[in-house]
Amino acid sequence: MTTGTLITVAPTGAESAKAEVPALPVTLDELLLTAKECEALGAAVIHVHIRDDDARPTLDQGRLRDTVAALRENTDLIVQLSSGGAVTDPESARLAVLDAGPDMASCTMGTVNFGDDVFLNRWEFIVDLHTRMQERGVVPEYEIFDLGHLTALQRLLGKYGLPHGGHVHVDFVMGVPGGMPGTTATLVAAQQMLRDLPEGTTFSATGIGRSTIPVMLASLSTGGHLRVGMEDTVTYAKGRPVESNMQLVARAVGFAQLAQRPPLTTAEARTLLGLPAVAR
Ligand code: KMH
Ligand code: ZN
Repeated sequence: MTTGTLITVAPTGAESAKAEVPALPVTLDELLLTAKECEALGAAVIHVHIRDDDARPTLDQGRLRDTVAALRENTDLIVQLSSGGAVTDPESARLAVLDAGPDMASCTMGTVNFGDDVFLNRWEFIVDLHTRMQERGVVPEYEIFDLGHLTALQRLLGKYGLPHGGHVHVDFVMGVPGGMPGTTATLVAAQQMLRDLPEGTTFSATGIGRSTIPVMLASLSTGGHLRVGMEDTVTYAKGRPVESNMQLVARAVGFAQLAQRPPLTTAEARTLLGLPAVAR
């Protein structure tokens, strides 16, 4: 029986430009401030993409390590690094993200059209990511952009075994142009497909752009958890740009409380996700 709500904040992403979205946190200081404030509001996990000095997406190893260390020093948040990066990032750099020693990393379960681009996730690459995470004690969050990605996850777990910690957690990323739509009907279909995955599998959901609110409400009402943040939406309401990630987290916390499923603490989230009680 699901009680509390796991709230993940995805504050930056790799797609929006700082010049067009000035509120986007792109420096380490901006990220840390965002992280601390979102944690105080009720976020338990931070899904991290970083930027270089010119605010362009990067997977620079030194920066990733510094970011993990600084988040650990300044917050109790569960640090989940993106292994998705930007659509232009090579597989080698995406695999090397694990060297930065995060608590968690994302693992996208298949290739998907991504607007005008392609977000490439070959089977062999997915297997590499999954098995390296098992070896290094990094807990994956399986990113599901389309329903077939759940079938790929079933195959992955069947062939290569459970992730580190033994718990399976997926995130439905809905409403990407080229992926599954961000509708209640699709979320219910995705949730039903979890029956083919190990018992106790949990899910979060996020809706890109205007599907943010419908997906949030559908996830809460079907026992799911929430991911919000400026990676996924930069519009708060029609004609109203998002002012900060805190604004999105505060809204998610409000909805979760209305649903009588208050935010999980970071300690509760660690238990749910199969992470050790404290960061390594
Ligand atoms: N930026 C997208 C191409 C992830 O973080 O793992 C991939 C993405 C998924 O955001
Ligand atoms: Zn991401």
